[in-house]
Amino acid sequence: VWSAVPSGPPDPILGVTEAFKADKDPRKINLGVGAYRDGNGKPYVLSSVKKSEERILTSHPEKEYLPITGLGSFTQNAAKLAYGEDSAPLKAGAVAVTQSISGTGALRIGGAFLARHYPNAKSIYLPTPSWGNHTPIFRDSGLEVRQYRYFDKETVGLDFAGMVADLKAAPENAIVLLHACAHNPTGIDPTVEQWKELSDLIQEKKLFPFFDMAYQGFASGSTSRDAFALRHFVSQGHQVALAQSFAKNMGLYGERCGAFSLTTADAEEKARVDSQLKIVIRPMYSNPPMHGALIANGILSDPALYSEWEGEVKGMADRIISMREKLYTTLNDLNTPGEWGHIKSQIGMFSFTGLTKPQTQALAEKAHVYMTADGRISMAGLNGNNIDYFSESVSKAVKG
Ligand code: PLP
Ligand code: TYF
Repeated sequence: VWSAVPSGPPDPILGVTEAFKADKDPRKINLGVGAYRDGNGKPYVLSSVKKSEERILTSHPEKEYLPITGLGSFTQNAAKLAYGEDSAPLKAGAVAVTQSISGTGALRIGGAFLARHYPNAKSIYLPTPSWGNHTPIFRDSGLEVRQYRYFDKETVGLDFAGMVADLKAAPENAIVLLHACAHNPTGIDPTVEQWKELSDLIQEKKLFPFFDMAYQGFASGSTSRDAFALRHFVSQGHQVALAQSFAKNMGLYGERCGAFSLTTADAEEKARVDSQLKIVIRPMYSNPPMHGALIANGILSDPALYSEWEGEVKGMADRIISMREKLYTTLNDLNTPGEWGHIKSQIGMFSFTGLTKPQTQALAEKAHVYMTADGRISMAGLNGNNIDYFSESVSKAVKG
Protein backbone atom coordinates (compact mmCIF):
# COMPACT_ATOMS: atom_id res chain seq x y z
CA VAL A 1 0.00 0.00 0.00
CA TRP A 2 2.78 2.43 0.87
CA SER A 3 5.15 1.70 -2.00
CA ALA A 4 4.65 5.19 -3.43
CA VAL A 5 5.32 7.01 -0.14
CA PRO A 6 8.62 8.88 -0.46
CA SER A 7 11.03 9.28 2.45
CA GLY A 8 10.76 12.74 3.95
CA PRO A 9 13.62 14.81 5.36
CA PRO A 10 14.23 14.71 9.14
CA ASP A 11 13.34 17.74 11.29
CA PRO A 12 16.37 20.04 10.92
CA ILE A 13 16.51 20.71 14.67
CA LEU A 14 15.50 17.39 16.20
CA GLY A 15 17.70 15.60 13.61
CA VAL A 16 20.73 17.19 15.29
CA THR A 17 19.91 15.34 18.51
CA GLU A 18 19.90 12.03 16.59
CA ALA A 19 23.40 12.72 15.22
CA PHE A 20 24.57 13.72 18.69
CA LYS A 21 23.22 10.55 20.29
CA ALA A 22 25.01 8.41 17.73
CA ASP A 23 28.39 10.08 18.51
CA LYS A 24 30.43 8.14 21.10
CA ASP A 25 33.12 10.76 21.77
CA PRO A 26 33.13 11.86 25.44
CA ARG A 27 33.79 15.50 24.47
CA LYS A 28 30.60 15.74 22.40
CA ILE A 29 28.32 18.77 22.91
CA ASN A 30 24.71 19.18 21.76
CA LEU A 31 23.77 22.81 21.07
CA GLY A 32 20.99 21.86 18.67
CA VAL A 33 17.61 21.76 20.33
CA GLY A 34 16.46 24.66 22.50
CA ALA A 35 16.04 22.92 25.81
CA TYR A 36 17.51 24.38 28.99
CA ARG A 37 20.41 22.58 30.68
CA ASP A 38 21.82 23.39 34.11
CA GLY A 39 25.43 24.23 34.94
CA ASN A 40 26.26 20.50 34.77
CA GLY A 41 24.64 20.01 31.37
CA LYS A 42 21.66 18.20 32.88
CA PRO A 43 17.95 18.74 32.14
CA TYR A 44 16.53 20.95 34.86
CA VAL A 45 13.27 20.42 36.72
CA LEU A 46 12.38 23.67 38.46
CA SER A 47 11.92 23.49 42.23
CA SER A 48 8.62 25.43 41.91
CA VAL A 49 7.46 22.78 39.44
CA LYS A 50 8.43 19.93 41.78
CA LYS A 51 6.55 21.54 44.66
CA SER A 52 3.47 22.19 42.54
CA GLU A 53 3.56 18.61 41.28
CA GLU A 54 3.80 17.22 44.83
CA ARG A 55 0.70 19.18 45.80
CA ILE A 56 -1.19 17.79 42.81
CA LEU A 57 -0.26 14.23 43.67
CA THR A 58 -1.77 14.60 47.12
CA SER A 59 -4.75 16.81 46.26
CA HIS A 60 -5.88 15.78 42.81
CA PRO A 61 -5.74 12.04 42.28
CA GLU A 62 -8.59 11.65 39.75
CA LYS A 63 -8.08 11.59 35.99
CA GLU A 64 -11.31 12.99 34.57
CA TYR A 65 -11.47 14.71 31.17
CA LEU A 66 -10.85 18.43 31.08
CA PRO A 67 -13.32 20.62 29.14
CA ILE A 68 -12.50 21.14 25.42
CA THR A 69 -10.77 24.45 26.14
CA GLY A 70 -8.89 23.01 29.12
CA LEU A 71 -8.53 23.93 32.75
CA GLY A 72 -10.34 27.27 33.17
CA SER A 73 -8.29 28.51 36.12
CA PHE A 74 -5.08 27.75 34.21
CA THR A 75 -6.14 29.55 31.04
CA GLN A 76 -7.26 32.62 33.02
CA ASN A 77 -3.93 32.72 34.86
CA ALA A 78 -1.98 32.16 31.65
CA ALA A 79 -3.80 35.09 30.03
CA LYS A 80 -3.06 37.25 33.07
CA LEU A 81 0.63 36.36 32.86
CA ALA A 82 0.77 37.42 29.22
CA TYR A 83 -1.58 40.41 29.00
CA GLY A 84 -1.00 41.72 32.55
CA GLU A 85 -3.41 42.10 35.46
CA ASP A 86 -4.57 45.51 34.24
CA SER A 87 -5.23 44.53 30.65
CA ALA A 88 -8.42 46.22 29.41
CA PRO A 89 -9.75 43.27 27.37
CA LEU A 90 -9.06 40.87 30.26
CA LYS A 91 -10.94 43.10 32.69
CA ALA A 92 -13.81 43.36 30.21
CA GLY A 93 -14.03 39.57 29.89
CA ALA A 94 -13.17 39.93 26.21
CA VAL A 95 -10.23 37.50 25.92
CA ALA A 96 -11.16 34.14 24.41
CA VAL A 97 -8.60 31.64 25.64
CA THR A 98 -8.09 27.92 25.38
CA GLN A 99 -5.51 25.49 26.67
CA SER A 100 -3.33 24.01 23.92
CA ILE A 101 -0.80 21.27 23.25
CA SER A 102 2.07 23.60 24.19
CA GLY A 103 3.09 26.43 21.85
CA THR A 104 2.94 24.30 18.71
CA GLY A 105 -0.67 23.36 19.39
CA ALA A 106 -1.54 26.99 20.15
CA LEU A 107 -0.11 28.09 16.80
CA ARG A 108 -2.00 25.33 15.06
CA ILE A 109 -5.33 26.20 16.71
CA GLY A 110 -4.72 29.84 15.79
CA GLY A 111 -3.86 28.96 12.19
CA ALA A 112 -6.94 26.80 11.83
CA PHE A 113 -9.23 29.35 13.49
CA LEU A 114 -7.95 32.21 11.33
CA ALA A 115 -8.16 30.12 8.14
CA ARG A 116 -11.81 29.42 8.95
CA HIS A 117 -13.06 32.66 10.53
CA TYR A 118 -10.76 35.57 9.76
CA PRO A 119 -12.89 37.39 7.22
CA ASN A 120 -10.06 38.94 5.28
CA ALA A 121 -6.79 37.76 3.79
CA LYS A 122 -5.70 34.16 4.18
CA SER A 123 -1.98 34.87 4.10
CA ILE A 124 0.38 34.99 7.06
CA TYR A 125 3.74 36.78 6.98
CA LEU A 126 6.66 35.18 8.85
CA PRO A 127 10.04 36.73 9.62
CA THR A 128 13.04 35.45 7.63
CA PRO A 129 14.34 33.38 9.28
CA SER A 130 11.81 32.03 11.74
CA TRP A 131 11.35 28.89 13.82
CA GLY A 132 11.39 26.07 11.26
CA ASN A 133 8.04 24.66 12.31
CA HIS A 134 6.13 27.90 11.63
CA THR A 135 5.86 27.34 7.87
CA PRO A 136 4.46 23.79 8.01
CA ILE A 137 2.13 24.66 10.91
CA PHE A 138 0.48 27.53 9.06
CA ARG A 139 0.54 25.84 5.65
CA ASP A 140 -1.14 22.76 7.10
CA SER A 141 -3.66 25.07 8.79
CA GLY A 142 -4.72 26.29 5.36
CA LEU A 143 -2.99 29.67 5.26
CA GLU A 144 -0.71 30.97 2.55
CA VAL A 145 2.74 31.55 4.05
CA ARG A 146 4.76 34.60 3.01
CA GLN A 147 7.87 36.29 4.36
CA TYR A 148 9.05 39.61 5.69
CA ARG A 149 12.72 40.55 6.05
CA TYR A 150 14.06 40.31 9.60
CA PHE A 151 17.73 39.36 9.86
CA ASP A 152 20.51 41.45 8.35
CA LYS A 153 23.57 39.30 7.62
CA GLU A 154 25.82 42.32 7.23
CA THR A 155 25.14 43.85 10.63
CA VAL A 156 24.18 40.54 12.29
CA GLY A 157 21.24 42.59 13.55
CA LEU A 158 17.65 43.44 12.77
CA ASP A 159 16.87 44.56 9.22
CA PHE A 160 14.31 47.03 10.55
CA ALA A 161 14.06 49.01 7.30
CA GLY A 162 13.50 45.80 5.33
CA MET A 163 10.92 44.62 7.85
CA VAL A 164 9.01 47.91 7.65
CA ALA A 165 9.17 47.97 3.84
CA ASP A 166 7.84 44.41 3.56
CA LEU A 167 5.01 45.04 6.04
CA LYS A 168 4.12 48.24 4.18
CA ALA A 169 3.94 46.26 0.95
CA ALA A 170 1.81 43.48 2.47
CA PRO A 171 -1.83 43.48 1.40
CA GLU A 172 -4.28 45.04 3.83
CA ASN A 173 -5.62 42.53 6.37
CA ALA A 174 -2.74 40.08 6.04
CA ILE A 175 -1.75 38.28 9.26
CA VAL A 176 1.72 39.06 10.66
CA LEU A 177 3.46 36.59 12.92
CA LEU A 178 5.61 38.33 15.53
CA HIS A 179 7.95 36.62 18.00
CA ALA A 180 6.89 38.36 21.22
CA CYS A 181 10.42 38.18 22.65
CA ALA A 182 13.68 36.23 22.27
CA HIS A 183 13.34 35.66 18.52
CA ASN A 184 14.15 32.11 17.47
CA PRO A 185 16.64 31.50 15.81
CA THR A 186 18.39 34.92 15.77
CA GLY A 187 18.17 36.11 19.39
CA ILE A 188 17.48 39.60 18.02
CA ASP A 189 14.35 41.55 19.04
CA PRO A 190 13.10 44.99 17.98
CA THR A 191 13.79 47.74 20.52
CA VAL A 192 10.96 49.35 22.48
CA GLU A 193 10.95 52.26 20.02
CA GLN A 194 10.86 49.90 17.05
CA TRP A 195 7.97 47.93 18.58
CA LYS A 196 6.05 51.19 18.92
CA GLU A 197 6.67 51.99 15.27
CA LEU A 198 5.62 48.47 14.28
CA SER A 199 2.42 48.80 16.29
CA ASP A 200 1.55 52.04 14.46
CA LEU A 201 2.42 50.61 11.05
CA ILE A 202 0.45 47.41 11.61
CA GLN A 203 -2.54 49.49 12.70
CA GLU A 204 -2.27 51.86 9.75
CA LYS A 205 -2.01 49.00 7.28
CA LYS A 206 -4.83 47.09 8.99
CA LEU A 207 -2.63 44.02 9.40
CA PHE A 208 -3.54 41.41 12.01
CA PRO A 209 -0.84 40.71 14.65
CA PHE A 210 -0.33 37.11 15.82
CA PHE A 211 2.18 36.90 18.68
CA ASP A 212 4.16 33.74 19.33
CA MET A 213 5.37 33.89 22.93
CA ALA A 214 7.44 30.76 23.57
CA TYR A 215 10.07 32.40 25.79
CA GLN A 216 8.34 34.78 28.21
CA GLY A 217 10.92 35.46 30.94
CA PHE A 218 13.85 34.06 28.99
CA ALA A 219 14.75 37.26 27.17
CA SER A 220 15.21 39.69 30.06
CA GLY A 221 14.69 37.44 33.06
CA SER A 222 11.41 39.28 33.78
CA THR A 223 8.07 37.94 32.56
CA SER A 224 6.47 41.39 32.51
CA ARG A 225 9.33 43.06 30.63
CA ASP A 226 9.23 40.27 28.06
CA ALA A 227 5.50 40.90 27.55
CA PHE A 228 6.12 44.52 26.57
CA ALA A 229 5.40 44.17 22.84
CA LEU A 230 2.17 42.22 23.33
CA ARG A 231 0.91 44.58 26.04
CA HIS A 232 1.85 47.66 24.05
CA PHE A 233 -0.06 46.46 20.98
CA VAL A 234 -3.13 45.68 23.10
CA SER A 235 -2.92 49.08 24.81
CA GLN A 236 -2.95 50.73 21.39
CA GLY A 237 -6.24 49.09 20.55
CA HIS A 238 -5.01 46.17 18.44
CA GLN A 239 -6.96 42.97 18.52
CA VAL A 240 -4.38 40.19 18.67
CA ALA A 241 -3.90 36.46 18.56
CA LEU A 242 -1.44 34.92 21.03
CA ALA A 243 0.25 31.52 21.29
CA GLN A 244 1.83 30.82 24.70
CA SER A 245 4.14 27.98 25.66
CA PHE A 246 5.19 26.88 29.14
CA ALA A 247 7.79 24.49 27.72
CA LYS A 248 10.78 26.76 28.29
CA ASN A 249 9.86 29.14 31.09
CA MET A 250 8.53 26.39 33.37
CA GLY A 251 10.65 23.62 31.87
CA LEU A 252 7.45 21.68 31.10
CA TYR A 253 8.63 20.57 27.62
CA GLY A 254 7.12 17.06 27.51
CA GLU A 255 4.00 18.01 29.47
CA ARG A 256 2.80 19.98 26.41
CA CYS A 257 1.34 22.90 28.31
CA GLY A 258 0.28 26.08 26.50
CA ALA A 259 -2.56 28.44 25.66
CA PHE A 260 -4.05 30.18 22.65
CA SER A 261 -6.02 33.39 22.97
CA LEU A 262 -7.75 36.06 20.93
CA THR A 263 -8.73 39.49 22.20
CA THR A 264 -12.24 40.37 21.09
CA ALA A 265 -14.49 43.45 21.12
CA ASP A 266 -16.57 42.48 24.16
CA ALA A 267 -17.87 39.61 26.27
CA GLU A 268 -20.63 38.78 23.82
CA GLU A 269 -18.20 38.47 20.91
CA LYS A 270 -15.85 36.47 23.12
CA ALA A 271 -18.59 33.94 23.84
CA ARG A 272 -19.17 33.41 20.11
CA VAL A 273 -15.43 33.09 19.44
CA ASP A 274 -15.13 30.61 22.35
CA SER A 275 -17.83 28.45 20.84
CA GLN A 276 -15.96 28.31 17.52
CA LEU A 277 -12.61 27.59 19.19
CA LYS A 278 -14.28 24.51 20.66
CA ILE A 279 -15.46 23.47 17.20
CA VAL A 280 -11.90 23.81 15.85
CA ILE A 281 -10.38 21.84 18.73
CA ARG A 282 -12.84 19.03 19.22
CA PRO A 283 -12.06 17.09 16.02
CA MET A 284 -8.31 17.62 16.54
CA TYR A 285 -7.85 16.07 19.99
CA SER A 286 -11.14 16.54 21.87
CA ASN A 287 -9.58 17.96 25.03
CA PRO A 288 -6.09 18.70 26.30
CA PRO A 289 -3.85 16.83 28.78
CA MET A 290 -4.27 17.76 32.43
CA HIS A 291 -1.02 17.24 34.30
CA GLY A 292 1.05 20.12 32.93
CA ALA A 293 -1.83 22.56 33.23
CA LEU A 294 -2.31 21.59 36.88
CA ILE A 295 1.38 22.12 37.57
CA ALA A 296 1.47 25.50 35.82
CA ASN A 297 -1.74 26.60 37.47
CA GLY A 298 -0.42 25.61 40.89
CA ILE A 299 2.47 28.01 40.32
CA LEU A 300 0.49 30.83 38.73
CA SER A 301 -2.17 30.79 41.47
CA ASP A 302 0.08 30.64 44.54
CA PRO A 303 2.00 33.83 45.39
CA ALA A 304 4.87 31.99 47.11
CA LEU A 305 5.38 29.47 44.31
CA TYR A 306 4.95 32.25 41.75
CA SER A 307 7.77 34.30 43.18
CA GLU A 308 9.96 31.22 43.51
CA TRP A 309 9.27 30.47 39.84
CA GLU A 310 10.09 34.04 38.80
CA GLY A 311 13.44 33.66 40.54
CA GLU A 312 14.09 30.40 38.75
CA VAL A 313 13.27 31.87 35.32
CA LYS A 314 15.66 34.70 36.06
CA GLY A 315 18.26 32.18 37.20
CA MET A 316 18.06 30.37 33.84
CA ALA A 317 18.22 33.64 31.90
CA ASP A 318 21.18 34.84 33.99
CA ARG A 319 23.15 31.63 33.53
CA ILE A 320 22.72 31.97 29.77
CA ILE A 321 23.90 35.59 29.91
CA SER A 322 27.01 34.55 31.85
CA MET A 323 27.74 31.93 29.16
CA ARG A 324 27.42 34.63 26.49
CA GLU A 325 30.00 36.75 28.27
CA LYS A 326 32.39 33.85 28.76
CA LEU A 327 32.07 32.72 25.14
CA TYR A 328 32.66 36.23 23.84
CA THR A 329 35.75 36.72 26.03
CA THR A 330 37.22 33.33 25.22
CA LEU A 331 36.75 33.70 21.45
CA ASN A 332 38.55 37.04 21.62
CA ASP A 333 41.32 35.68 23.86
CA LEU A 334 41.90 33.00 21.23
CA ASN A 335 42.21 35.73 18.57
CA THR A 336 39.32 34.24 16.63
CA PRO A 337 38.91 36.16 13.37
CA GLY A 338 35.69 38.18 13.16
CA GLU A 339 33.58 40.40 15.36
CA TRP A 340 31.72 38.44 18.06
CA GLY A 341 29.82 41.22 19.83
CA HIS A 342 26.52 39.71 18.71
CA ILE A 343 27.07 36.75 21.05
CA LYS A 344 26.61 39.21 23.93
CA SER A 345 23.93 41.43 22.41
CA GLN A 346 21.63 38.62 21.32
CA ILE A 347 19.06 37.53 23.88
CA GLY A 348 17.07 34.49 24.91
CA MET A 349 17.98 30.89 24.47
CA PHE A 350 19.84 31.08 21.18
CA SER A 351 22.78 32.70 19.55
CA PHE A 352 22.94 33.03 15.79
CA THR A 353 26.71 32.72 15.57
CA GLY A 354 27.27 33.49 11.89
CA LEU A 355 29.14 30.17 11.50
CA THR A 356 28.67 28.85 7.97
CA LYS A 357 27.24 25.50 7.01
CA PRO A 358 30.70 24.04 6.17
CA GLN A 359 31.98 25.29 9.54
CA THR A 360 29.09 23.68 11.41
CA GLN A 361 29.74 20.44 9.51
CA ALA A 362 33.43 20.56 10.37
CA LEU A 363 32.57 21.18 14.02
CA ALA A 364 30.34 18.10 14.09
CA GLU A 365 32.79 15.84 12.26
CA LYS A 366 36.07 16.94 13.83
CA ALA A 367 35.09 18.32 17.23
CA HIS A 368 31.85 16.40 18.01
CA VAL A 369 30.08 19.74 18.50
CA TYR A 370 26.51 19.77 17.21
CA MET A 371 24.37 22.75 16.21
CA THR A 372 21.80 23.49 13.52
CA ALA A 373 23.14 24.02 9.99
CA ASP A 374 22.23 27.74 10.08
CA GLY A 375 24.85 28.27 12.81
CA ARG A 376 22.36 28.64 15.65
CA ILE A 377 23.53 27.43 19.05
CA SER A 378 21.41 26.79 22.10
CA MET A 379 23.33 28.80 24.70
CA ALA A 380 21.87 26.66 27.47
CA GLY A 381 23.94 23.71 26.27
CA LEU A 382 27.11 25.51 27.34
CA ASN A 383 28.48 25.30 30.88
CA GLY A 384 31.68 25.74 32.85
CA ASN A 385 32.84 22.24 31.88
CA ASN A 386 32.50 22.49 28.11
CA ILE A 387 32.76 26.17 27.19
CA ASP A 388 36.55 26.21 26.81
CA TYR A 389 36.51 23.16 24.55
CA PHE A 390 33.64 24.69 22.57
CA SER A 391 35.40 28.05 22.16
CA GLU A 392 38.63 26.38 21.04
CA SER A 393 36.72 24.24 18.54
CA VAL A 394 34.90 27.26 17.10
CA SER A 395 38.11 29.23 16.92
CA LYS A 396 39.82 26.40 15.00
CA ALA A 397 36.84 26.02 12.64
CA VAL A 398 36.85 29.75 11.85
CA LYS A 399 40.62 29.82 11.29
CA GLY A 400 40.01 26.90 8.89
N1 PLP B 1 7.46 29.02 18.88
C1 PLP B 1 8.78 29.15 18.91
C2 PLP B 1 9.38 30.40 18.38
C3 PLP B 1 9.58 28.14 19.44
O1 PLP B 1 10.89 28.29 19.47
C4 PLP B 1 8.97 26.98 19.93
C5 PLP B 1 9.82 25.89 20.41
O2 PLP B 1 10.08 25.81 21.53
C6 PLP B 1 7.57 26.90 19.92
C7 PLP B 1 6.85 27.94 19.36
C8 PLP B 1 6.74 25.77 20.43
O3 PLP B 1 7.29 24.86 21.24
P1 PLP B 1 6.40 23.93 22.15
O4 PLP B 1 5.37 23.33 21.25
O5 PLP B 1 7.35 22.93 22.68
O6 PLP B 1 5.79 24.79 23.19
O1 TYF C 1 13.91 25.70 18.19
C1 TYF C 1 14.03 24.85 19.08
O2 TYF C 1 15.06 24.25 19.28
C2 TYF C 1 12.83 24.61 20.00
C3 TYF C 1 12.49 23.17 20.21
O3 TYF C 1 10.28 20.38 15.86
C4 TYF C 1 11.90 22.45 19.06
O4 TYF C 1 11.80 25.36 19.54
C5 TYF C 1 12.58 22.26 17.89
C6 TYF C 1 12.06 21.56 16.82
C7 TYF C 1 10.80 21.05 16.92
C8 TYF C 1 10.09 21.21 18.11
C9 TYF C 1 10.64 21.92 19.16
